[in-house]
Amino acid sequence: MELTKKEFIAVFKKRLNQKYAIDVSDACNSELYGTLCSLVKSSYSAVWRQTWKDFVKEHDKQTYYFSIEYLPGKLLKSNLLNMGWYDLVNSAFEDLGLDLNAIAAVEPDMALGNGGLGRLASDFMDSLASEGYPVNGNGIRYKYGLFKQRFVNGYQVELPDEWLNSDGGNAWEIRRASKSVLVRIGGHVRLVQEKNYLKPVYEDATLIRAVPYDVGMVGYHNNHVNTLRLWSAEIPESEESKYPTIEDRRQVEDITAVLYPDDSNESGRLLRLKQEYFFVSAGIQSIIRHYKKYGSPIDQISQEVAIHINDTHPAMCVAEFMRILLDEEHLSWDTAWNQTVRVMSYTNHTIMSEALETWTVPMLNEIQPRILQIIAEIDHRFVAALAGKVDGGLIERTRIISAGKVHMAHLAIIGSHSTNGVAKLHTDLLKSDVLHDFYTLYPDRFNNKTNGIAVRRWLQIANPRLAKVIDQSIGSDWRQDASQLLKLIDYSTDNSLLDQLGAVKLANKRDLTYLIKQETGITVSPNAIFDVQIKRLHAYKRQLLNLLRIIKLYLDLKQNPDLEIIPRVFIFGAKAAPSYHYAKSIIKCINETANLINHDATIQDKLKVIFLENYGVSLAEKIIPAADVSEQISTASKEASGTSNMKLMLNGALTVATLDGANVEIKQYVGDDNIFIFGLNKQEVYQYYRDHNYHSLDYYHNNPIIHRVVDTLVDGTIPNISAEGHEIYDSLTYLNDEFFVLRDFEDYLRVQDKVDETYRDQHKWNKMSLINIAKASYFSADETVKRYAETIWHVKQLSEKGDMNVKYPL
Ligand code: 4GP
Repeated sequence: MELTKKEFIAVFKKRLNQKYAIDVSDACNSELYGTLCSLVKSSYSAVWRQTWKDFVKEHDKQTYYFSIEYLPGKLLKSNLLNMGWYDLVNSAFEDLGLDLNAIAAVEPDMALGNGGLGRLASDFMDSLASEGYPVNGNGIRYKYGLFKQRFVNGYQVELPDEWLNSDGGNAWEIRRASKSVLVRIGGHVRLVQEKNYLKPVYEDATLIRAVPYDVGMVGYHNNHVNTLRLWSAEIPESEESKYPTIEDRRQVEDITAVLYPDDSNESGRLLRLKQEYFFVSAGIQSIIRHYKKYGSPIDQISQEVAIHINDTHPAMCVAEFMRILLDEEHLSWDTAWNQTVRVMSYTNHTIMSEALETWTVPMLNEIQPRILQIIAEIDHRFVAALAGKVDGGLIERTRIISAGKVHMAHLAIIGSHSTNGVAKLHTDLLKSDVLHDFYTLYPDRFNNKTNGIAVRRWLQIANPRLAKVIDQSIGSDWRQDASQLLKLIDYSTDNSLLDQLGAVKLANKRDLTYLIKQETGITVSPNAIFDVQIKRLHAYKRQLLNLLRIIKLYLDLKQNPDLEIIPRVFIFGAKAAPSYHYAKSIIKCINETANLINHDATIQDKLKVIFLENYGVSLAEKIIPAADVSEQISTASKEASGTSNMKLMLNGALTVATLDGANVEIKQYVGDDNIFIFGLNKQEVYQYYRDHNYHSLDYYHNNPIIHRVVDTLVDGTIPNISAEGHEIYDSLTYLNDEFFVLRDFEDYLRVQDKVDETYRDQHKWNKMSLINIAKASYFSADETVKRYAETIWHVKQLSEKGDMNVKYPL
């Protein structure tokens, strides 16, 4: 049944009145937002319930995607779009004199993640529902999302993100107290021999109540709504008396209070470990409880359940699953192990060794002694099975517990049937280097799944102008099937379309100039090249390389004020982990350089540097459509994949890139002429590692441009960076420039000159842009998740495309 605009308006007004006792003319945006969400949610709830019932009825295999991070951003527009309501609501609101954009802006970003890994999990949730796969997310309902970033005197300051207390709250979640489970933490355990199994007897353990909050993941134009289940820690009623003070209670509530704002360095370790066990145990208990309810035999659970371990944080899934099969279901070790390995699969997201988690044996013992026992037994059996068959060194390097440390990636690989990397280059590196030992043991377990992005959010929602122009040329089938974007290639000589692309970009840049003015007070010209680097702040991502080039341009202009350059606006968005000192120093240096340049009257509009605060999903949606240049300049071999590279090309930006992560595949798809490649490649980086013959001081001493630019960090040219400038200066010189910034600098300048030259020919630029938009379709997450579903999880597509059978709450 189609809802007409008139009906929608009537329903909306009625709901507003019921919910807030107010008329449209008197309502504020937050009341309007609350009303619309409640309407949307109640309209998909029947489909949500039905999706769940269908899974169960057919005993179809389901996947549970365990991730300690999700970054959904805002859900209102994406739910409207997926339900087929977007245009209707937009136009109804226009009639009512309301602004959908302003109302949608009330929703707080759900920022339950740090960066790439969390956003990927959310893009996957959208695609999995849209492709009709029975895949549910499992994570943590953090009370505080990723910190809010503010700049004070150029320094990053972190403020708590109280998203649940904000006006919008979380309008999408449903608390399901009846589905709570108890998670046991700490204490001691001893095993008592029973007739056919060893019974664990626990002493002094703490029981935590895990309460699930479910959020519907609405599929695009189908009848499919999956569930993202986020767990919150509470005190069980039976235990209330054990927590007499607020301080005591807080110990429990803290388990799900904060997201660790740290994707590189370790911190708050014990609490982090507790979080990991908490959401793993809650999730696995609820999966097994649900599975058993419908009568299938426990020793065949792998036929109906797949569990995905997204990075190492949920690696304890392996041990927790074993624990329940052994201790509660009394399966034999071999049967339990066989099922566990078939159920589990694992994705690695980084080669940075500090992110491959390890825990000490005493820490794991403190959090969950039974889990430690099981891991020790897995380790013992692993060693025993290989002893005498392979080289002893190989066993030592791959076993789970060694030198008092528990290696979580080892647990994930040994305890699962699939390990994948997230771009071809990354998977090759895992096989040849980082996880090479495991690859020799289990060559068949390794596979690649290059990342993808939700084209709906990153084009249809973020860039409606471009979406419209695409519709006008190739029709709108691409909205359903991103591969149709390839048809754009046929239009690469269509001047009128190319001009329209240019016009769309200019309009989007105008929008961004308003935002920049609003946020920073700085006026930038939309006619400049908008050069964008948006991602976590990390040394290997090399925001510093970008900064050094900016300084070089500044020095050139100071020396020769009449220098003809194409004006550029450099736009940064990045948060640094609060404990990552070096990254924060880079932020400070960028901010001070920006301050210097933006207020230098002699530079005028030729150069502007904008660092927007509080980068996140919603800000990305505003920056990406306005980008001309996409900076993907990590040291080759360090970036597992990247996904902003895909989002930016999809929006027509041209990529300046090293041959790293998915950039390699982008280059293959668009061809050498439609991307700007520079710098060392992976082999060259590794050669330096082997030969130990990189001496950054040589570059500093022998190259006068580098010398001059690097000196500005310490010679007062850039004010107020005395300590930070020295820290960075030292890293580039005496500490031998770990990420080859100086080595790649000249080539970076060369390729950027090529960018300028190309930009002078707008026709050529727009054509390259069109090819990038078309080829970005290879990175649609809809296709990526299909590959996971078909080759790792073996789950079927359950829902066909078709309009959603919405039950309108008339
Ligand atoms: C990120 C990787 O750094 C990035 O290259 C990749 O695109 C993304 O995962 C998704 O696979 N890693 C993390 C992390 O976010 O916390 O390790």
